[in-house]
Amino acid sequence: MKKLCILGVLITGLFIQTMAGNDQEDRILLPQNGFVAGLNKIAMVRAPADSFCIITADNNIVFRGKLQGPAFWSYSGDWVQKADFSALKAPGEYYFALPGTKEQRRFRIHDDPYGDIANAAVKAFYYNRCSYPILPAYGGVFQREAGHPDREVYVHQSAASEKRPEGTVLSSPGGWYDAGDYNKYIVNSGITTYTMLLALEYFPTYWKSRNLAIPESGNNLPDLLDETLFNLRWMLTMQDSDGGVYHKLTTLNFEPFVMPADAHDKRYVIQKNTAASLDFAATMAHASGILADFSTELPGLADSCRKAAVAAWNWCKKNPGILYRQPPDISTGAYGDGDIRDEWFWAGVEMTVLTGSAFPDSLLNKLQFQTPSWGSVATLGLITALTNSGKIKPELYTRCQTVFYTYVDQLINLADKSAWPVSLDYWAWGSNSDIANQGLLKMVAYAFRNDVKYLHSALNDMNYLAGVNPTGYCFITGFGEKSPMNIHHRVSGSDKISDPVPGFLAGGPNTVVFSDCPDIRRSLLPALSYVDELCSYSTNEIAINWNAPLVFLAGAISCAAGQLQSTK
Ligand code: 9MR
Ligand code: 9MR
Repeated sequence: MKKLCILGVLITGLFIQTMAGNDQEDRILLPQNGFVAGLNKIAMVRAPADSFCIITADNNIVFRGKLQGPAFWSYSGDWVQKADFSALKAPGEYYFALPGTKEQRRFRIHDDPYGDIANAAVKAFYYNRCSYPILPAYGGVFQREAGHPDREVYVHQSAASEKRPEGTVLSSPGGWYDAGDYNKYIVNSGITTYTMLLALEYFPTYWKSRNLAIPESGNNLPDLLDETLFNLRWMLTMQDSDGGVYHKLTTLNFEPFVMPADAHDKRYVIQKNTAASLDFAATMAHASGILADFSTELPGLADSCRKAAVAAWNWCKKNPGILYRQPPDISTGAYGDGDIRDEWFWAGVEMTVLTGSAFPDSLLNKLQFQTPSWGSVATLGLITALTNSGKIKPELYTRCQTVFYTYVDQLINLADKSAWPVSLDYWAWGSNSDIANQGLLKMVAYAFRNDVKYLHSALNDMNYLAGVNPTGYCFITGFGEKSPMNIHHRVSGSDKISDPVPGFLAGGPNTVVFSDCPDIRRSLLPALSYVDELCSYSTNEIAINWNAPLVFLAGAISCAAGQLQSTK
């Protein structure tokens, strides 16, 4: 038993009353892979105390502090207090203790707690490769046979054209499985692939030095790029000869929970449309710019991407408003979007940067710029604009800056005022990815402005995902003391290994759907409404578009931690 730090306990009547209604088991919430030594450290406390202390493994009290709060978070219905001990910087094993109680929790301060998570988050994409065996040398116990060769994919009625009538056989192997299911969706692949490329673009030296132990490791490219190319090359196969892009490659219905090699349903490409084609154009245009730096290792690829982008863009100009309509015989993910102005903006900016075509300035005034998600991509256009000052007229560039920083500063204000130190004020399917994407935006702002308020807030987002949240889960599989074991992931659910495939971010709490696990009770409070159950696709699935911002954010924090070390 560790030493208790006796500082006296002040308990307000209000606090006792509310605590009685709080059935959360975790009363001290810490990032479960450790705090970053050189950066801010905020733990959250849900226990009646007014101070805290930090004790070393050999029983020395090295820090005493006052708790800030309590403050109420309506999203989780709990009263919480903040414990800020940023001043404690020495790496090591510690105990976080509350005086006058027996509450304490072990934790670490570490130079780089997020480096392993960053690597694992990319490796998760490797584990989700379609048409590809996971070999023991790279996958260890998670080895598996290849599934879904996708060399015989049928043109669905909704995708039929004169040159490719219904039933035409196409080849479209590779790419990542979207999520817990085995289908591949262009809209979602677009933002994901872009975000992976963005991580490389913002932290090139960092990612060049990471060894992910994938089959391509050891070639002359960063492993992150190798992994991303696996999907980019698949995306290229989804373009029709007229430039339009299929929405998805899918079975008619979701396949059961069996391993990829045991799933044999027929696969189809479905309806070309403007949203998919714009996302494709934007991603290919961006990729072309990045791949230009690798023309020796990847001869011709940047040019292929450029041509694909231009062809898709031209198709969109001829077909400006074709929305995706899920055909009646298809029941897999829809990724349908009724408003594609943000897709027009994103693709418009990318095409400006690639070809010098007109900047989509009228949309800059009209659109709402939000945290990026598969259906809301306008802010991706802003990020690309920020990175390409030379290619955008100064007046427009300044406006992009204003819109971007206004939004990110709003996020910072929200986090400053919030009981839990994050910016989230809406709870969607995949809420954890919204936290990760907010962290991404803050790190983009930090890269340009060098103001540590962005870095500190992004780290709080990262720490939320790693355990400093109302559920007490570290939401990344394979990390932390309390971590998802039963993700809605067909491979993890059928590989007979008790651990889930590591490195995946669980979708996280929300109240969008309650029918997925009819027999399981779930909180009505959105920030608590999460269950680690296989049936819970609405809270416990994994998805490539959720892992990509985790790659960006964990890598960004790990990179920042490394820079702190080298200047120490
Ligand atoms: O497994 C599917 C998951 O990947 C999707 O995100 C989710 C929502 O579209 O649907 C899941 O499939 C379920 C289906 O919708 C209803 N029957 C049970 C399926 C889960 O096993
Ligand atoms: O992330 C998607 C979410 O925004 C939607 O509300 C939900 C229902 O349509 O679908 C989610 O995406 C799923 C996709 O449709 C199928 N593969 C699994 C994705 C993650 O659950």
